Amino acid sequence: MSVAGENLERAATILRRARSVVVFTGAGVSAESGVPTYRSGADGLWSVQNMERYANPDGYARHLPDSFAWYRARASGVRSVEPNAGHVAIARLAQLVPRVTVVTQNIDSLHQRAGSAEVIELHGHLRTARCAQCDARVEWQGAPDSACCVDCGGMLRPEVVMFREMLPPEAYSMAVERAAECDVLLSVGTSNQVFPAAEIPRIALEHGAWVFIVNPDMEGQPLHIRVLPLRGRAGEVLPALLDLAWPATG
Ligand code: BV8
Ligand code: ZN
Repeated sequence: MSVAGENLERAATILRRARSVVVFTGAGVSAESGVPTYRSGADGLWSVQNMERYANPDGYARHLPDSFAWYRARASGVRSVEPNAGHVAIARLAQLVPRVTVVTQNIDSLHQRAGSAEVIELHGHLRTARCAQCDARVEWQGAPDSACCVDCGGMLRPEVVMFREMLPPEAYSMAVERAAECDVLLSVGTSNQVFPAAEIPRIALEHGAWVFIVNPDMEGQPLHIRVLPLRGRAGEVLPALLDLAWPATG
């Protein structure tokens, strides 16, 4: 078994019996679509320096208009790529298991574009910007050049959760609830370094679920009797896992 080793068979047997699955994703699930991960340290747009400079409220306000342009470039970047085989397999899973909830840290909307219906966005999205003063929404596609709200002159900001900002309470509590009641949590493409999102797999484990880790790199991943590492890329491991679990529907 080239993909993910012998754990894949075991994971497929467990997944086939599951009634409720949470798919918890990070930037790695979008890597094969061409969206750089946060820790790839790309010195381009997505550099760690830019994250620290722009992805927090004070830094964003202080570095206008560059911070606004940075988010606008990221919004157009994610619109210009396509969901990959990993996103498609996750969307397909919802046809095979009674309840599937995608809990994503990603802001690229690729799960929705791949056909996933039940998606909880813990860290917001790059579809629209919002005026910090009058709450007006602006599509990033065709957004003005400056961060100045045309309605009130206020500051436009992305609808993402920046560092040091609270996660949307309803999104986070729904994610915790689903993690606490699922049979299997698939953790796909996340380094588990950002809190409180990183608590989600631990909550599933604490409530007796199996946790399958899909990642080429297992550094920093939780170790536990019910954690099954499935080493490899999401676009390779996830389709193979579903084909093994449901051979007829491959
Ligand atoms: C909060 C949107 C309460 C924005 C993001 C000190 C001061 C202040 C706060 C803190 C502090 N210390 C800790 C904190 C809390 C902080 C935090 O956790 N910081 C970390 C860095 C330690 N969290 C927060 O601030 C959160 N809010 O806590 O509020 C509060 C209030 C006041 C004061 C304190 C606390 C808000 C966090 C949300 C931040 N917003 N995104 C934007 O993008 O512009 S986070 C962003 O980074 C992503 O959303 C994601 O969550 C995270 C990146 O993580 P990953 O998705 O895991 O991506 P990464 O690149 O790390 O890993 C990719 C993985 O994929 C790797 O493992 C790789 O091996 C794998 N991979 C690669 N290729 C593939 C693959 N896997 C599969 N297939 C492949 N092909
Ligand atoms: Zn306004």
